[in-house]
Amino acid sequence: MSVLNKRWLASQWTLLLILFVVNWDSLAKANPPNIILIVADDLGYGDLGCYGSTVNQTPAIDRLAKEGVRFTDFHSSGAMCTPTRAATLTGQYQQRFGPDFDQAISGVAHHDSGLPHEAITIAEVLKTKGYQTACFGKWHLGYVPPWLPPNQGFDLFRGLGSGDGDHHSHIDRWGREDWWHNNKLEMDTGYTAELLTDYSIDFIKEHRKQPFFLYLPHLAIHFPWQGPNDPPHRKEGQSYGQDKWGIIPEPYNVQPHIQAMIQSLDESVRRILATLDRLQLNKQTLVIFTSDNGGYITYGKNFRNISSNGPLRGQKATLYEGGHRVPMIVRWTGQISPGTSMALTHSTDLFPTLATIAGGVNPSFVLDGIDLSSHLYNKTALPGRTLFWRQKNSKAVRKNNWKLIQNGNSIELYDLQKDLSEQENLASQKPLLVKEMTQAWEEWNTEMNQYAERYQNEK
Ligand SMILES: [Ca+2]
Repeated sequence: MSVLNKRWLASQWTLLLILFVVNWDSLAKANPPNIILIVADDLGYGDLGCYGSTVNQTPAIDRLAKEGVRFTDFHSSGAMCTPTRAATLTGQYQQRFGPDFDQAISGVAHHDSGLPHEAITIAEVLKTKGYQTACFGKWHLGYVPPWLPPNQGFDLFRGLGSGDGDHHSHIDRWGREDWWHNNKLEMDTGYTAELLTDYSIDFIKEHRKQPFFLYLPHLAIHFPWQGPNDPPHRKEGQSYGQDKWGIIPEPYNVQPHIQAMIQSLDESVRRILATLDRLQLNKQTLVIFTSDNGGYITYGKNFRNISSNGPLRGQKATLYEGGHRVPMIVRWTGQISPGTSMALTHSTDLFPTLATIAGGVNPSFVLDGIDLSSHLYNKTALPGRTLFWRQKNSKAVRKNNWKLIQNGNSIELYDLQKDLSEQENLASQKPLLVKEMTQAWEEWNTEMNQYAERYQNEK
C-alpha cells in the first residue's frame, strides 16, 4: 500500500471516528429525560396563586408555572378520581374500559377488580425505554393485589389503593388498613403528603443517573379534610361511610383545612424542585403538575367554602367547567420555553406526549390523546378536536369554543369564549349545532361501548 493510500485510509478512519463522536454526542443530547408527573387530588382551577387564587400561597407551584408552560384550557377526562387516572395513565378515554370507570370505583362493589391488566399504561411503555418507574400516592384503579401499580408497570409502589385514606392514620373509608409497599400492606407513620414526598426524594436520588418516571398522585386535597396539624380521625374496624370528611368543627368554613392541605402540596413541590436543583437535574427532568378533577365548593348538606374553581361554574362530579377544567403545568428547563398555552388539551394527551419525548412508541391500540411535544417545543398549533365526557346521566361535548352539556333531558349550550362561566344557555338559538354535537357524542359513545365489550367478555 502506498503512503498516499495509507494517509487516505487514516483520514477515512479519522472521519469515521469524528462521525462516531458526533453521533455519540447527539445521542447523548437526545437522551430521554426523567419524568415527574405530580397529580393533585380535587384541586380546583382557582386554588393556586398562579391560577388567580388570592387566599392560597403557593410559591413553589407558582415557580414551576413561571419556569414552565401554564395551560389555561386543560381538561381532566372525568370529573372524579378514578376516571381521570385511568385516562391519564393509558392515553385512552376511561369509557373504553367499561361503565365502571365513569365514576369512582368503590371499595365494596369493585374491591376485587380494577383497571384491566391488558390496558397498557405509560409506565409500561417507559419501562421498555429503560426507565425505572415508581408510583407514590393514591392509586384508585384497584384496591388490592393484583390490581395495584406493580401489575401496571411500576417497579415500586407506596401509598394507598383506595380513594380516601385518613391522611394520618391511613385507614380507608371502610375501616381497613390502606398503606401499601408494592403488593403488601405495610403501614407507615406520618402525614400522607410528607411521606409521599420523602419516598419521591429517595427515589430521585437513587435513580439520578438513569432515566426515571416518578408518578406522584397526591391524596391532598381530597377528604378527609386534614392538614398536617389536624388530628387523625379514622380507626381500624370502623366504617366511615357516613362520616368520611374528617373532623370539621365549622362545616360552613372548610377553607382552613383546605388551605393547610394546599400548603402541604406546595411544600411537596418545593422539596422536589429543591432536590432537582441540588442534584443539577433540571435540564434532564420534565416536571408536570396537574389535578384529577375540579374542586368541591360545597358538599352534602353542610360543608361550605371548600375549594375554588375561579370563574368556572360547577364543581367536582359535575360536567360544568368547574368539574373538569384543571391546572396543568409543564416544565423542562432548556427544552421548553416558559409561557402560557390556551390550547384545548386533555388528560389523554399526556400518554402520547410522554411516550414521544421518551423516544417514540408505536402502540398497537387506539390512543384518544394527541402528542403535545411539538406544541411544547415550538408552540405549534394543535389540530381542531372534539372532546367528550360521560358520567351517570350527564354528557358533555367540547368543540372549539362551544360546550354542550346534557343532564337528563336538559340540554345546555355555551360559548366559552364569551361566557367562560356558562351562564347564558344558547341551545334554543343554535339547534343545528346542538344536533351536530349531540350526534358526535352518540357516535363516540357507541364506539366506547363497542370497545369496552372486549373487557366485559373477558370477565
Ligand atoms: Ca379527585
